[in-house]
Amino acid sequence: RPDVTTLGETMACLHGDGPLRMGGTLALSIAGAEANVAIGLARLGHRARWAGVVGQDELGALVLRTLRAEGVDVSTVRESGDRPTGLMIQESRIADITRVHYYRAGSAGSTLSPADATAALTPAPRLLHVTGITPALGDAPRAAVEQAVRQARTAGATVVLDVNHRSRLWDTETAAKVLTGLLPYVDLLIASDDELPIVGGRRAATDAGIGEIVIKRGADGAEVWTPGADTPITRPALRVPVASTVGAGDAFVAGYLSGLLDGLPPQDRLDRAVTLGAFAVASHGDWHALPTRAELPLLALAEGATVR
Ligand code: KDG
Repeated sequence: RPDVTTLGETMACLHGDGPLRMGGTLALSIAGAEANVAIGLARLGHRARWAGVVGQDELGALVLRTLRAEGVDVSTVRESGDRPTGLMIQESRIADITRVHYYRAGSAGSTLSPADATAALTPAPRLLHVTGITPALGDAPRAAVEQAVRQARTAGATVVLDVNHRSRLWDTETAAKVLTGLLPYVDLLIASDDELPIVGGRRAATDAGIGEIVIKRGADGAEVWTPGADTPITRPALRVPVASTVGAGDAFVAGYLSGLLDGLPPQDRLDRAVTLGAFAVASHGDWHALPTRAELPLLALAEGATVR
């Protein structure tokens, strides 16, 4: 059975190295928060499944080929004959400022249904990971996420929700209503500082019975609240040169979940989380530079070191 199952939309992703309106060259890859997490976990040797819907087109084939190459289980992915695979363009506007442009309305991925969720959760994984992006894609994906968290909870899996608010996809009020409704099924809540109020803050999460709350603070590190603790366990971020912060949050989550699956204590989970976050920040691409297990100590090397 999978260690982790995650479901959502994986898109084709074009990445340019300058302002888009100037034209130029774009590199083609794939992106999507849930796929980023699945790849991060697979590289560390965990059994990860990504579930979703892709178009029966070349970009859908790219998504599946890439995930398979990364060792991610895509055996329950559905291919849609009449909808295209979604597309996202990441524009490096200046320095490390990236702008994201979506071409995903009406995509295959946005037809994710409760039946897809049920297939994805058979057999039940140890851990289910969902993000606030998927329910923002439409009524069917919202129902799919609701089905997934309920089914995982019933099966005894640990349910992880990363708020991952995307204001381009839905307004904060709708996000608050939908995501708050998921809280009673969640065991581990992950949010950035500014996302936490969307689900009513730490108080609402605790009241909903959530034992573990991880707060991401980007360059300022992260903290985790565990049951009964009066103070959080904190961890500063690793200082690395910033290439692109896109994907850093997903990498952080992959690191945290990896630590959880390995049975590490919260402090060590945070260590692995900030390590993966730093790998993502110090490289271009959402997931491309994420480490294998053997590479985890790389960042401890002196700056500019050559590994021979
Ligand atoms: O998290 C980094 C991006 O890959 C992510 O934002 C893409 O899933 C994505 C989305 O919908 O924005």
